[in-house]
Amino acid sequence: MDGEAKGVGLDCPLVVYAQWGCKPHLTKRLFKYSIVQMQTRPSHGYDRLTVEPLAGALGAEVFGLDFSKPMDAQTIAEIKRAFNEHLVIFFRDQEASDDDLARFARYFGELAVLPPHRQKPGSLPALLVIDKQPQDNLVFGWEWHSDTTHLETPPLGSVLAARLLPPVGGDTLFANQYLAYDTLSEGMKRMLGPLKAVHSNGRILSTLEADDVLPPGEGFGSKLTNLSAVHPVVRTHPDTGKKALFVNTLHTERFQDMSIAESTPLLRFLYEHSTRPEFTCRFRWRAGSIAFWDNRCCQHLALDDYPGQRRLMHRVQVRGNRPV
Ligand SMILES: O=C(O)CCC(=O)C(=O)O
Repeated sequence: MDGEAKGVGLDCPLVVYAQWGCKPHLTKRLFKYSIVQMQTRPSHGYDRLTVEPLAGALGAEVFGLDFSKPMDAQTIAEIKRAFNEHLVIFFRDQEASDDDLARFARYFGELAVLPPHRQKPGSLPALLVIDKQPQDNLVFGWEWHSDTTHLETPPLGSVLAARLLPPVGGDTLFANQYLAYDTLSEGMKRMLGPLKAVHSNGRILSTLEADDVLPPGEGFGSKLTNLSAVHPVVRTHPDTGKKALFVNTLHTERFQDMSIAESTPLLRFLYEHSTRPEFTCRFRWRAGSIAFWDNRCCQHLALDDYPGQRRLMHRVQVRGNRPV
């Protein structure tokens, strides 16, 4: 076989794909793709945890933890490793109070405190209560996004716990933004490299206002209206050193120094590309489930498929740095 003749090992995906009869250009593309997979998706070598990948692109269920107890240094180091390798990690059957969620988040950095009007009296200043009521038309996080990229320093990550779930529906989808970047052509990567984009909360506010569900204190005219920040279109993850695409439909308005009309066609392509099904995983919540995602290298979307039902989630976030 060609691959073997050139000294490529038998377990090399190039050989496997050639066996499937892929055309040469496709084989090359798949080969590159699988290299990314192999570098980022190991599940062995953990002592304290059991890590079970959930999908080819990202996401792993992590077993062996109890959120209701403090965790030791080795366990935290292993969670950080799983987080870096799988981008979003999931935990099952936890009895975690809000304080337990906050203690967990603090292993990764300082808590991101919410603006005063978002805080719930009597609870942690960092706790966001996401309460979709049966009569609500809109679910929080209804489109693909990274969290609050209209801020100068968007959160590093979010810890989300299920408190009350509809009988079926309300899953959350995640998409790997390293893969989104890596699978672009070299020409596109060169073009995007120096670009920056303007992110704002304008679209969220106008959608919420149109649906009449704007939280008190966020109306147009408040000082929270049209917060905006400029970020690189391709950011480098501070821990892994890898590049990730960093634009999203909810917040990105346009490229810096370009009009919306000029920016929209390319942004549309990037939104579609960055959420291709093969870059995603889907998490089905159960009572006691918790997700922890890396906002620097994945996007997510809350599925709006449970009309007339309530769903209650509690979230805390870890503060992030300015994207570079
Ligand atoms: O409720 C969910 O599943 C996700 C919510 C969301 O989009 C967020 O916390 O940013």
